[in-house]
Amino acid sequence: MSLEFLKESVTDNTLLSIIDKVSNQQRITTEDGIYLFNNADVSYLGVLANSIRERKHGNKTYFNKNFHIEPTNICVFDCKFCAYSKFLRNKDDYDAWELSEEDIFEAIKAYEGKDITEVHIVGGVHPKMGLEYFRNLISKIKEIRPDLHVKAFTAVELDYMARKAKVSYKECLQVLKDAGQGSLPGGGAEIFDRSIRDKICKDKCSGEDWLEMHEAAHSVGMPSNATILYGHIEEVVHVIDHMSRLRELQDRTGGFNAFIPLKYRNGNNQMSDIGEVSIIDDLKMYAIARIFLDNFNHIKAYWPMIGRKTTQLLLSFGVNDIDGTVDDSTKIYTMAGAEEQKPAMTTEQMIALIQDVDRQPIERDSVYNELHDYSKVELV
Ligand code: V47
Ligand code: SF4
Repeated sequence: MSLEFLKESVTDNTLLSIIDKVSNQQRITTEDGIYLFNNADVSYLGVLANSIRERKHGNKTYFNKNFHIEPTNICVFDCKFCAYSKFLRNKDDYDAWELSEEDIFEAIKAYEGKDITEVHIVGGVHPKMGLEYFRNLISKIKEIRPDLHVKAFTAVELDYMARKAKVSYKECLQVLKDAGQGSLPGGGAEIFDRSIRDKICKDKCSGEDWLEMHEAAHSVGMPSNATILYGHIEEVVHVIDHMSRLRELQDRTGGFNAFIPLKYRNGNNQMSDIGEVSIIDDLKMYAIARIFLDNFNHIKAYWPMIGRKTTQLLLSFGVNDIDGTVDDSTKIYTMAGAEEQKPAMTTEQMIALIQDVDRQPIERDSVYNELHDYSKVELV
């Protein structure tokens, strides 16, 4: 449906003014964002978000060939939503793990000869691991596989490393960049608002610290992603506040690649009594993110978390990137109740998932250079 057609069926003046802003490629205000959450029908949001998605990317849908390494599930912090909280697990538990350097190098070597372009390294914040350890680790990974893009460490892990090493964020990031780290993932953002953050993850770095870390990363030439953890105790104002702060930082640095809404899953954590939000709320979250974050090029659905079918649907609600083939040994989501219990897709499955909903599968690298247009590949 076109925006003109949508306008004909809308009588609400505020909604009409928002449709006009989207048509004219103008930024919507925080009040508009709140209004959309509270008043707009999900089908209208889909049309608005899809118009932006198609204006920016047409049918193109990006994915990359990547794998994950999670060095440990032991963590010094107590995030109430996380299965790795120090209150739920300690290092002597039967299911606690801590990969050695050798384990990690073996995991990298296992992909020798395969056309994987990225390794994504995040994990619990282990008390033993510091900046020097990770500097060494990254430079050895690059020795083994110089062509691999290393996307590593949430702002929370980095904040811990920097404080322990008594260096500034910028110095910490420069050390890792010099060792070969290419970018930062978006984790650890959760909800920036202090009142909500205090209730769900009081003891880790603040929202302001998270933003400062990403600003520092952008200033040393490392791009990053941003996330939001939605669908728990936050309210609409907190979601809009979160995205406003990201939008403002992106205006200043332009260093964010993608925004990734992460749906709160309620398995194995201290907030398990909170139910999960409906698929309608998921569609609204992604669509409003696409509409609100006019200066973010990419809205990504992390398919192992949200599931394959919802990912396909989201390709009509603003999403233009579905992360990677993943080959995921990460347990943080599976423990929390993610849709995918053993997330890995072959390239063919990735292509089929995208083509089945009439989109164009494009393999990208970690900074969104297009590597391969698979739209003409016939699947057998
Ligand atoms: O910050 C923990 C989340 C995040 C739960 O940048 C949970 O490409 C939902 O950073 N329910 C880390 N989420 C994940 C992350 C990420 C993931 C995919 C792609 C990228 C990227 C980054 O995992 C944490 C936290 O928000 N998480 N527990 C839970 N129960
Ligand atoms: Fe630790 Fe990250 Fe889990 Fe918080 S979300 S407990 S910092 S692994």
